[in-house]
Amino acid sequence: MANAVHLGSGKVRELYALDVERLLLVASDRISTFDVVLPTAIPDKGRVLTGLAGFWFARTRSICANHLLALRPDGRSTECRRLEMLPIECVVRGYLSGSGWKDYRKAGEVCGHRLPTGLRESDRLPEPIFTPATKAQSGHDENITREQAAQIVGAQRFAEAERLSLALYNFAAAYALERGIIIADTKFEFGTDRTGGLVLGDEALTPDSSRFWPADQYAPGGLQPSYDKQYVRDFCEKIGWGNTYCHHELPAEVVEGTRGRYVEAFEQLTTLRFNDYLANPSIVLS
Ligand code: Q0N
Repeated sequence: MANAVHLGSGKVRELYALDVERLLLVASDRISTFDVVLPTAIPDKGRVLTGLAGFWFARTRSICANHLLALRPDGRSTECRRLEMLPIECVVRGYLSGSGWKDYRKAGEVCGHRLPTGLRESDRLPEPIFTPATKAQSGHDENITREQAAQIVGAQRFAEAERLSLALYNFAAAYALERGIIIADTKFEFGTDRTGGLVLGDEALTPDSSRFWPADQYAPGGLQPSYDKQYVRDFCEKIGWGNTYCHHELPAEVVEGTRGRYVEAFEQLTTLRFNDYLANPSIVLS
């Protein structure tokens, strides 16, 4: 890291420049709920997410090129190709939740996709939909229509981003469902390389960039439990913060329970032992 120039911070990740062509994406153990970072870290969370993202990058290469170059031995750092990022978030929803559910209740549609009437919260959609959003510098991303997104990135780029996003989601959601995890929705960030080709960047198909639900507890008609963050949500609820700003240290059992869920998601999806990943992170790539 001695030669790396810090470029920026997200809520839970840091971005460094290694040289003109390469970046280092470092996932911390910080955890956020309702868009606020909690004061307590979840040990190894950054390693789980880095390993899972690497696993998906290796398995989706034939669908779409991605920025991954290598995983560092620390298990939480990804060396990646430097891209020109598109200024839109590429969201795919297979289920009706979060802002998708909100928009549907208000208008019967999400980002211009007219949906059947009578859908309930968390219902599976007739087919996955592409629901782009703007990248808000601070605060919440805003859903935009397909036409608005096409205006921002160009019709050609838009069509390509939509096609690739849907293909990536369809592949990953089917794979995860066979292993007991519903990927309700997910967010991709694409960039372009020097040749102008679209390349998948950021961290993809992790519980931080997606909604993971335990399939065995799926019960549409209300909110679903979160695969990874439910212990944290229950704790915040219990101490009276409900679903807002909760700036309270997490008790050890909540930390341990949450860590266990992340590790379980990793092991279920990769069919690898997390300890084997810690010993040699590149095992997720083959
Ligand atoms: C990039 N972001 C948004 C870390 C995550 N391969 C790339 N090339 C150029 N830029 C980016 C990537 C990637 N990935 C992605 N910002 C720049 C997410 N960041 C926010 C800060 O923390």
